[in-house]
Amino acid sequence: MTATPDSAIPHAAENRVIEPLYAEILRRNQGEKEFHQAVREVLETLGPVLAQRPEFVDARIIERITEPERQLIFRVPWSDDSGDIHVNRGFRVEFSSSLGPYKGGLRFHPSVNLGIVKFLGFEQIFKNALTGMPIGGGKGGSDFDPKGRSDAEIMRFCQSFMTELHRHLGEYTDVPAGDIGVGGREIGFLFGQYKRITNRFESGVLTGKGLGWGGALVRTEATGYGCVLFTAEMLRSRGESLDGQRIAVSGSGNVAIYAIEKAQQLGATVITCSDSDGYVVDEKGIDLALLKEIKEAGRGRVAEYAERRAEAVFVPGTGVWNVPCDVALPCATQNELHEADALTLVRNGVKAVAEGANMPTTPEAVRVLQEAGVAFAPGKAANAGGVATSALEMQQNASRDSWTFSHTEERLAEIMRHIHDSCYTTAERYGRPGNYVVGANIAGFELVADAMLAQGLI
Ligand code: NDP
Ligand code: 2IT
Repeated sequence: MTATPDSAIPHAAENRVIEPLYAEILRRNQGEKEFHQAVREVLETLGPVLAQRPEFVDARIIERITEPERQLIFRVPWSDDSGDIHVNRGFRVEFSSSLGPYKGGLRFHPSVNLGIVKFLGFEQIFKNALTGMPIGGGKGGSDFDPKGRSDAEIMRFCQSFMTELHRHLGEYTDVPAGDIGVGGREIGFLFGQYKRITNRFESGVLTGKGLGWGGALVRTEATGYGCVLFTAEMLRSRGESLDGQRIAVSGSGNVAIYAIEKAQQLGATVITCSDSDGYVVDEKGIDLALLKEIKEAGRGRVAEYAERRAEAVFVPGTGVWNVPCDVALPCATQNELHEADALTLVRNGVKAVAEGANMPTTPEAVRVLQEAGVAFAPGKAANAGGVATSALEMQQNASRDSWTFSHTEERLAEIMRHIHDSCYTTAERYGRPGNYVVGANIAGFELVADAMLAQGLI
């Protein structure tokens, strides 16, 4: 997916504090388009809080929070099943430890580069703050492409990756988890290698672990479930519910599958899902058991879903947002919902859009949705259920306990309600009622900035 081009902050001419700071960030981080986009989206909303809290400006919080505490880039050599040698690049950006150990996923996808990891790590700082849990922000990954690789190849890659990364991790230091291309299988291989090298069964060093060896119930479901629970809260604040709504979902990975599951549990009909080959439309409602069989068990493609289900059609390429819906949940990747898509969604009467993925909606598309009065939830609020449940996994690991599914799901629901309410009330407090982008950015920023002030110049 393409990023929007670099440009000055739109509508920021009036903001004399932020504009030069953003120009300097562009200059110092050249070519990192997704990072620029993520920073711009936050800075655009901070004017009012900087005006009310001049101590943040004096302490140079913006300059410090946009500069990662540490950026690691390393070589990951591995050999495939034929004995051919490959060299990938590994990344871990340890962005902010103001609120706790660095926390955030690992992404294995050929598009991964430093700018992508920095955008994800930057978003993670505020997302993690919003959860109310003691976790800092980080992100990592590799440009390794897991598609078509055998389990043995995945294992050798994960072992090589962890052989370098392990020295930077620890339950009090940096705690990775999954993201695109990294699920339970990869976390298993990474954990095994960490344990072998360090000779420590340190459960709290990774989250998303298997249930028999330190994993937590609900972590697998948490991001998708949380996104739908957040959507339900947004609709509730407008006097509506998810019951009976038509929902379009993009993606068919971890987040998409469990967003579909929770939406169906709450009485909605999910009519689409997708992967990078195309999308499926199933007017009768996605058959989730079939989708799980194809995607989770078989690691197959969504095209196969339409081959196996008479009610469904497969459409190659992008275009899922042309399917009329009441609610849209982009759950695949960054910049997958463009201005033209937003115009189509609005024309088709969409009521709510919630980002299951990180930054899937381009800034132009966000503007279209907000101006049309659509309830729009940014990823740092809507998809925070995943990392929040990772923090619950850490809590269980620290106390050597394991909670039931229903107890953990209730905690997740409480956390999502808390995030919704703090975004909602913060937006109101700063004179932008209903603007969850403003609410999420300011609420997250205030928590981190206050901690930075308290901890001195570091
Ligand atoms: P998965 O690897 O399980 O699934 C990713 C899905 O998105 C697949 O359907 C994949 O299709 C599609 N996709 C990935 N890249 C592209 C691309 N460049 N173009 C089109 N489709 C693409 O990842 P997750 O479900 O875990 O992650 C999805 C999103 O949610 C990401 O933005 C991630 O950062 C975010 N997220 C994940 C969390 C988690 O706990 N896992 C938590 C919070 C956010 P294909 O198979 O064809 O590549
Ligand atoms: O983007 C995200 O929040 C994640 N990929 C989950 C991070 C985590 O540490 O659980």
